[in-house]
Amino acid sequence: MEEPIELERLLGGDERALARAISLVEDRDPRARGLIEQVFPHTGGAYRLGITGPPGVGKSTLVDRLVPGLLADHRRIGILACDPSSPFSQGALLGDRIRMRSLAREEGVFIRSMATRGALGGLARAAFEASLLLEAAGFGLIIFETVGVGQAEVEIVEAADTVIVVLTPQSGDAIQAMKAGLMEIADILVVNKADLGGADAALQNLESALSLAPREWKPPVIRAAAEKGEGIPELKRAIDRHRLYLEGGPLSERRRARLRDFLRRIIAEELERRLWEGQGPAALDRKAEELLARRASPYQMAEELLKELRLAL
Ligand SMILES: Nc1nc2c(ncn2[C@@H]2O[C@H](COP(=O)(O)OP(=O)(O)OP(=O)(O)O)[C@@H](O)[C@H]2O)c(=O)[nH]1
Ligand SMILES: [Mg+2]
Repeated sequence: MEEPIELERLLGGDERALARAISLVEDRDPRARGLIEQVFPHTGGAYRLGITGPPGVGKSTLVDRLVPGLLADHRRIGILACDPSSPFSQGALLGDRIRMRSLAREEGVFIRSMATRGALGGLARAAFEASLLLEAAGFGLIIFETVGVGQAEVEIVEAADTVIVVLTPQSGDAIQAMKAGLMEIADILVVNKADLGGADAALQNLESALSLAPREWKPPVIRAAAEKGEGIPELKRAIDRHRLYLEGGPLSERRRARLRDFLRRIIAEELERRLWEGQGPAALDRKAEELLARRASPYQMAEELLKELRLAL
């Protein structure tokens, strides 16, 4: 018999209670909903950092070097390493743990890997819910790390107040990041692995790419060699500056937009779930089969399915 989640222990910051609670949201356990409802009034104060970029650019290494300095401002820091798309996530997650080894021993740091179970895009909701749990448990800073390859990852870091996009001087990285829509969401850019050469040209290219689409906040481009600890103080200063900028106004709008997305996601997932509830996984295929044989029309079929929905939560 599994131990029940004790709200009091969670709110008191107990890490075991926290780990169990995060598993519930990750597993889509029916108990997760009640838990989120209970912790929600205790949330709203934490700052969220998102860190993304192509595979292997050094995101975890940067986090590992950055966090000790951030502990001066935040007594407890939670790190959520999210892996929405990799079928090899076990290996990757193991790698993350090893690379953040120095952090794992640090007092006040909680590291958790999260992977997709079930619906595509579901990880964005689970990661945000996990961040609410961390927040309620007294974590003042939450960091989402995710490999930036597509929309699912973009959705995860969109839950952050400050989004850091990490690249390397390898030209393919910038192209990949642009394709994944990362440039638009970057508040800070990092060119990591500067020790491998080519960083100056990469920095220049990024600066000129950014000047093509001027914004109120101009994302700074930071040169770093995370493994050697180079660029880490500069990155911390850039984070502080972005936070000050947000606190001058845009922060509340960002947070409102995030809760709007969260609500929309709950409704969309709930509608989808109820639509197919009790019908088995093949139901949608059977409907498609009817359409294929032209026995029904798509809008008419959708209309009939929607009529069957019971719309109360
Ligand atoms: N040369 C060099 N290598 C680095 C630097 N930073 C990280 N690395 C190495 O790059 C590899 C990947 O580093 P990670 O920090 O795991 O990169 P990541 O972006 O978190 O990787 P994924 O989470 O798997 O996408 C490791 O072998 C690091 O040791 C750096 O500044 N210079
Ligand atoms: Mg990593």
